[in-house]
Formats: sequence, C-alpha cells, structure tokens
Amino acid sequence: MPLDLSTSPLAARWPSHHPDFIQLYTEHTPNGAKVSIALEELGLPYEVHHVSLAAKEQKTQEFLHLNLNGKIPAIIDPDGPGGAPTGIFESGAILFYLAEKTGRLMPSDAAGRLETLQWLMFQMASIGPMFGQFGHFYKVMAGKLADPYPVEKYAAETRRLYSVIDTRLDGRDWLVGDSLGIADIAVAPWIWCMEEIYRGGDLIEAQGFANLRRWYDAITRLPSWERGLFVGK
Ligand SMILES: N[C@@H](CCC(=O)N[C@@H](CS)C(=O)NCC(=O)O)C(=O)O
Repeated sequence: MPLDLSTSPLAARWPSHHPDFIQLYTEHTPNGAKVSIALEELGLPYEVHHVSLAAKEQKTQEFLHLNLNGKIPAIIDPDGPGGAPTGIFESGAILFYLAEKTGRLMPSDAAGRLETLQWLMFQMASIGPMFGQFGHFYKVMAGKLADPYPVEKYAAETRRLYSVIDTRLDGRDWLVGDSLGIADIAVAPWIWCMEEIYRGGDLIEAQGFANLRRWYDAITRLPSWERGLFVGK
C-alpha cells in the first residue's frame, strides 16, 4: 500500500537516518530473519528498526499504520511499484516482492515462479504456524500443562513437515530451481528456530533427515545467513 515515511506516524517512533533505503521493521525471530537474510543476499541497502515484541510495540498505533495485523516483519520501500513509497507486511509477500523487484532469488520463467509461490505458500501456511504452535506448547508452556496432547500433536506435525522438506530435497540442492531462492530463505529460519530456540530437534529426531541436513548446512554457511539472522536482536 502507498505509505510515505515523511508523513507517517512511524517516523516519530522509529526515526529514519536513511529514508532512501528500504526500511525494515523487525525483531530477532524466524519471520523477521527471512527478510533480513533476503536483503543481505540481494545486497540491497536497508535500515533496521527494532520493534520490541516484549514491549508490544507491534500493537502500537504507529506500527498498525504499517501493518494492521500488528506483527513483524514489515518494510517500507521508498522506491516501490511505480516509484511510489510502499509499505508491505507478511514475510512471504515481502520475499516475493523483493524477488520480483530485483529479478533474483526466483526463476524467471512462469513455471519456476509458480513453483516458488507454491513452496512459499507451503512455508507460510504450514511450517510457520505449525512449528510456532509446537514452540508454544513445548517451550512457552513447558511444565504448565498436564495433558501431553498438544506437544504430541504438534511434534508429530512438525516431524511430518520435516519429512516433506526432506523428500522434496532428495536429489536436489534447493527447494526450487538450481540455486538458492526465496522458498529456501523462508523455510530455513524455521528450522533454526525449531532446533536452536525451541530446542525440539531431539524430540522429532531432526538429525535423521539427511537431505534436509545437507540443504540446511549449505544455507547456514552463506555469508547472508550470518549477517541476516541476528538483525533485529
Ligand atoms: N504470517 C506472518 C506472521 C508474522 C508473525 O507471526 N510475527 C511474529 C514474530 S515471528 C510476531 O510479530 N509476533 C507478535 C504478535 O503476534 O503479537 C508473517 O510471516 O509475516
């Protein structure tokens, strides 16, 4: 949507020193990291604004002006479609926008673009929400629930999703096409979150997925991963 930073209430809470750069509103979370890793990989200049989830800054009027849904990440591109300053939320939409804008991180043919969209939707609709539920019950609610059902349910679904990714990567290096793309960048931070933040890897026997491990090792060795993962911390 059109959004001019110079007149937006956002600038009062998060002043910009480089208004000509892409403005990234984020925290150190898997959905936030997707966007910073993509921006690093693309080498686009961007300015980071830390949105404190602990302080509920994502629910402030200033932030809702950019994302009515009150969640990070969100960006403003001062050089959006048609050259107009544009605000975008939903990490999948942001990744797709950046790939379209630069002509990178996505195959250029129609079939490859469609395949990218398919795997991106798979991440947004399944991996993020299901891993997130697992994390809530396994980590946030640890020791607070007598009933093992929620952890069992979401651990089983998380393991099933690991298996989908592992099967897709059988005989291929990347989720779509023959080079790193936005689908990979969307999925990998959730593997990191599952294993490093939720510490759920042992429970779902994450090391047993050989194709996924090979692919994840390759992504985590990228300089853009190192630089992008901790943005917003
Ligand atoms: N589908 C959204 C989900 C965004 C999301 O859940 N963001 C989390 C951090 S990873 C957040 O802002 N949580 C705070 C809240 O829900 O209030 C996206 O991918 O952008």
